[in-house]
Amino acid sequence: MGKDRLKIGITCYPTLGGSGVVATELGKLLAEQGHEVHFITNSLPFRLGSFDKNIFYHEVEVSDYYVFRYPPYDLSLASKLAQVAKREKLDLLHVHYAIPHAVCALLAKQMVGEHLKIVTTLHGTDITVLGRDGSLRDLIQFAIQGSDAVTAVSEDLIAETRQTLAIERPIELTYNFVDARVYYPRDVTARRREIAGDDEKLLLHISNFRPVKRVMDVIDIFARVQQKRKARLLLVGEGPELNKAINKVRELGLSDQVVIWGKQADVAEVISLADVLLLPSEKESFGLVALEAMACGVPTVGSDAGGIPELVADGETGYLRPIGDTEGMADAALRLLEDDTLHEAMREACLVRARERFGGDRIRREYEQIYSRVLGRPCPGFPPDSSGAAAKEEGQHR
Ligand code: GMT
Repeated sequence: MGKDRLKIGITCYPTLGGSGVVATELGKLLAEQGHEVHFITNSLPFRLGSFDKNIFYHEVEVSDYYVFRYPPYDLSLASKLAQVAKREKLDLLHVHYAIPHAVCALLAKQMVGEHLKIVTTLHGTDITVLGRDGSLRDLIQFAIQGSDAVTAVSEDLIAETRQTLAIERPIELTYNFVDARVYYPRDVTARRREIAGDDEKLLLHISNFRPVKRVMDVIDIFARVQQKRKARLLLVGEGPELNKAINKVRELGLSDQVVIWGKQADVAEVISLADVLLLPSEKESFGLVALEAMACGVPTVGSDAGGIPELVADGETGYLRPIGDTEGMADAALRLLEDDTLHEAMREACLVRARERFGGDRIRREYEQIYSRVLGRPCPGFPPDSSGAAAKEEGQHR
């Protein structure tokens, strides 16, 4: 391994949502660059697939000794992080989601030594929900202060972190990304005919159907749209609000127009079926699915919550309206669906914006630059003492 190739431990929630997806995809991109990447998680990250070159997986096993009322996962994770870091001579741990990962990483660092650096990426509810929870607030604050570098996935999340936890240390903006080799407009003509007629537009919602996604607003928007033009709604994913949504669809007499698919493996193919993505969330620090849609040329109509406006350029790659304004969102969706020229222009703008602002290589390099700086060691293309890197770092600190 070249001297500027790093040994990186990555911890994330392996089965849960966007933070796990981003952590896994980042690990894969880093491994492609020749870095040695060790995933240290409680199960195999679902996006990891087969083990590529330079990727290693270490499973955290939790003791269930009968004395314990709650199995001590956090302690087992800290212990495993320290063991792997020592044995594999890791340079740094990059942990995604503050609780408990950043806290465990700090404990591991105390066990291993100061040379082990900690990079913490904040994703959303670790701050916006747990940061407000009195039982965890001080611990999250401690973990953020103790990390060697802290990143967040939007300006909005940086601002929330400062406000909620009174944090003054630098927090770097590092947006989420998609791999353009996976997320691109797929040819899905045949599959689309199975769920929508040629004269019907297809609206899509993909989520974990938690209350924060406001799935009832999705149904409400669709109900308004289909009153004015022929359309279908595709619901993809599972979660606590799905049954409620199905009941509402039934009550409104829309069952024949709503297709429910549950979880899907090939998200890019599913997105490519759609004319518009609906994302009317109550809160979204970034909204990874809107980026996945953007990369497939599908505009988003949704709320202007949290970090969504940093991702979706209102009027260029979609339309954003205030949270709960289902009438405004339905009007915006109709405007887009009724005007093929406008839709085509937005589709093009989506593809350009996804590629230029949220490409995997760009964001991977931003993380490499951070690693390089905390380690005081060069990384490919980013010598830590170069004035360019220092200037960029300065510009990104908030
Ligand atoms: O924070 C959560 O509720 C879960 C987390 C996840 O793992 O999907 O979602 C957050 O992180 C994603 C990846 O950075 C962002 O795309 C989501 O917007 C964010 N969710 C919220 O802020 C509610």
